[in-house]
Amino acid sequence: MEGNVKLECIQGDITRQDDLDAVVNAANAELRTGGGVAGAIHRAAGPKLEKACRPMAPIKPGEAVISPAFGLPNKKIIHCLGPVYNIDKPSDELLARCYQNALRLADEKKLASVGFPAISTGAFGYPLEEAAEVTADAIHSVLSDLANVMLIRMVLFSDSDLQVFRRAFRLGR
Ligand code: AR6
Repeated sequence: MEGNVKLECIQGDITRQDDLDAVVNAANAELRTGGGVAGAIHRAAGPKLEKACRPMAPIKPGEAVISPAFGLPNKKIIHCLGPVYNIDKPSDELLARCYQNALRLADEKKLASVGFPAISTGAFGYPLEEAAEVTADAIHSVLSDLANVMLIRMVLFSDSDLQVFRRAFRLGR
């Protein structure tokens, strides 16, 4: 617990977080399907998701937008465009902004629980340890602004990624 907000890091699949109000997509600028998280989310949500996202695209690195979740078990999907590491600069600020903007948006929409994948650490090449530190700092920096979000869950794909995030969030094993 940090104030009123519970922080968790788990190993899992971002499309299988049935108990969360919202999950975050590691999106592309066009908000289309793709590989990694975006592919999994669009497959699980179904083709209505691309259609609903079209009027909001393109988005810029650090931005977050929200859509219905369609076939996913959540109420909403928040789409964030992470920075391509060392191409979209300053990469650390842009990555931090993704988490901060997503959490502020969730809070504004009165969503109580939000799950994040490790944005930018796949196709966009952000080194995992650096990303984990930036992510932990970014999340901690907005906790005191949140009135409605009560649970923030980082969903890491592998056990080794989970260990890196648990260390960065100073969570014991
Ligand atoms: N659940 C949780 N984490 C996952 C899942 C999943 N189902 N699938 C992959 N990961 P990425 P990015 C992890 O590439 O780096 C797309 O093609 C993965 O191991 O999805 O922000 C888009 O269309 C990695 O640690 O996102 C964009 O063009 C992390 O999620 C681009 O890739 C993020 O990997 C976005 O790249």
